[in-house]
Amino acid sequence: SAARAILQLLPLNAPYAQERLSKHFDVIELWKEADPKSVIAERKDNIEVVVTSAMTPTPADLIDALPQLKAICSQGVGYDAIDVKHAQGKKILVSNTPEVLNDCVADLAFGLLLATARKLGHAERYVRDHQWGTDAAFPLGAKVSHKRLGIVGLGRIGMAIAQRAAGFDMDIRYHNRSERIGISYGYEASLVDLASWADFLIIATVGGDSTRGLINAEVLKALGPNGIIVNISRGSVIDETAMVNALASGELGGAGLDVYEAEPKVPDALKSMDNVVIVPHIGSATNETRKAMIDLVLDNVDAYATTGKVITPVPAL
Ligand code: 8YV
Repeated sequence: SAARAILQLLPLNAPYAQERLSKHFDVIELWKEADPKSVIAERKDNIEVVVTSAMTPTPADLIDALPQLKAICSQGVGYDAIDVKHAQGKKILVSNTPEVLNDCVADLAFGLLLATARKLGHAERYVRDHQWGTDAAFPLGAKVSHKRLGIVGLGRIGMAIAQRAAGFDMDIRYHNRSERIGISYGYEASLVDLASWADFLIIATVGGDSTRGLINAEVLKALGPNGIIVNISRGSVIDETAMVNALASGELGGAGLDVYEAEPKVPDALKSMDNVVIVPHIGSATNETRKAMIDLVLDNVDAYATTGKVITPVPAL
């Protein structure tokens, strides 16, 4: 058909999503297609919009295969899985879903910090394994309140984490590429200095090439044998091999992790460490937040259809 079309790479789990997408477009549900490549080739001259997610690769070769593409609307705040530079170079709009997930991602960051410091995963296993009341006393954890928290990446989510930390009477400092004006938290230009100062380090920065391997062996060593690292951003920000080695040797105290270098692969070594809490990329995974994210994707698609603009464009790279 000659109608305008959306290439939808993944399902949006809301009962009204397909109806809303179909309002202005033919919707190609690519995940249902046995031969996606030939569907794209057949429909390429109609496809104006790609609907994707933070976890769904949207590479340059897909963008180049769609000569009429005008907008990429993604579910998720992170856009490292999309070749944004390439899209923007071709004047294609890219939208993400900022703000609506700040609370839930910050809540999970704090959950991971508490779970790791207070050994909640280990404690749960101890009770479930009928060890309570046996000779082996459960080991002591680390106090969280009144401790020093370093935040790497004080953006929207980092600020929501800092708010929660204030409720725990924590001393807060942060590292960004540059100091933020009008922010009362102390700035550390050096990540190693921030890590040596901090008891706990929470990673809330963007993913992608600009932060790849930012948390290296030196930073982890500076955080130290009693230090805990929490990552709710992207696995690529931490040198995972260096982290596993630091945890195994005792140079690093513990880790609370939502994200990994090669999801859904989690290094096996982590699974046998009791000082590590590992969860499967669930930062935004609540009914309320996922609905808000889907609604924002649908609003961006509507806005593109009716005004030629998107509501929440990603920054120009
Ligand atoms: C994913 C995320 O979007 O927002 C992000 O950047 O990583 C997550 O919230 C989520 O897995 C849904 O795609």
